[in-house]
Amino acid sequence: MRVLVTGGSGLIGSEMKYGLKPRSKDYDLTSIVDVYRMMLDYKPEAIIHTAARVGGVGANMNYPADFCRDNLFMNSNIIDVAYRYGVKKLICYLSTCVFPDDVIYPLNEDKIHLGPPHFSNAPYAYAKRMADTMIQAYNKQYNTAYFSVIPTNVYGPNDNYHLENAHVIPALIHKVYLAKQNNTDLVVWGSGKPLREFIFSRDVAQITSLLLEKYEHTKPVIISTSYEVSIKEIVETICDIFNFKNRIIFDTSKPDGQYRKPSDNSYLKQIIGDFQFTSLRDGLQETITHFEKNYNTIRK
Ligand code: GFB
Repeated sequence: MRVLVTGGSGLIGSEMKYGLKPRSKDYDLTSIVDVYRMMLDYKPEAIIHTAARVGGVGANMNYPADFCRDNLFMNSNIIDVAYRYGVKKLICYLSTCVFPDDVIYPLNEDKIHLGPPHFSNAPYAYAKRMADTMIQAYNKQYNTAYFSVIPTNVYGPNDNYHLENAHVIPALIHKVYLAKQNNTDLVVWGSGKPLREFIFSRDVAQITSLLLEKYEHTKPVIISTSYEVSIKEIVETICDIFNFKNRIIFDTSKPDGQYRKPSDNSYLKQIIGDFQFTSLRDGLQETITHFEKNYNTIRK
């Protein structure tokens, strides 16, 4: 099957071991004209749509309009043009930040719309929720069989390591690297108390391929290790891998974001069976090794 991967050089897309990978400099997915041109050029039978405007809590709070607009445009263009070109399979990516902030835990696929998302990334979260709403509407009206997946916080080598806009793990890796190089203290945002579930990008890519092959329904699927750690534990693990010994300062003037978003991966396990997730320590080690080796060329 001719599979097209959008975001093919990104955090998840780069870990897909197959598929046609149009470059974002050749096709602007926020433009429906470019998306039509991409379909004509590649004629895919399936699309794994990993491309998105993403960022951490800081970027989401500083650029809510960009996050809302670009993701709404990209997702609606891909979903609509995929249908019009008879694409058989389409997978879109949501994120566990789409879930309501005030909800009974654990998060599962039936709870997405039970209340507003956390304020720190609501515009992005609503744009991502809309992708699944639109997919379900197309499946109902046009009998397509598209579905979305809902990963927890994804990390891995090909991330964006921007100090202000990146997600927590790449931002901290970059910060510890610089603090060690300049022999300074490390400043971490927030209290360190919030909890997160982290999943390695290669695991998300492998699970996506299994779902493309096996999944015959259209209900969204959470992709999660269902293993929570605190931000403080993440900081300590990254510092340990770098052998960083200077002081760690928690700057509580910076946002903590959502306190936690514990997700239930039982539906995923029903579909693909047991999965051997990459351990956080191993994933962080591989990511840090990649970061140090490619410092001059990575996105930062
Ligand atoms: O990955 P992150 O920025 O976003 O993680 P979310 C934020 C948590 O990490 C907060 C702490 O508790 C921050 O206080 N943190 C500590 C830091 N130091 C830093 C730092 O240097 N940079 C960053 N970024 N955080 C995101 C959503 O929420 O989750 C996205 O905003 C997306 O849209 C992503 O859904 C998966 O986990 O809070």
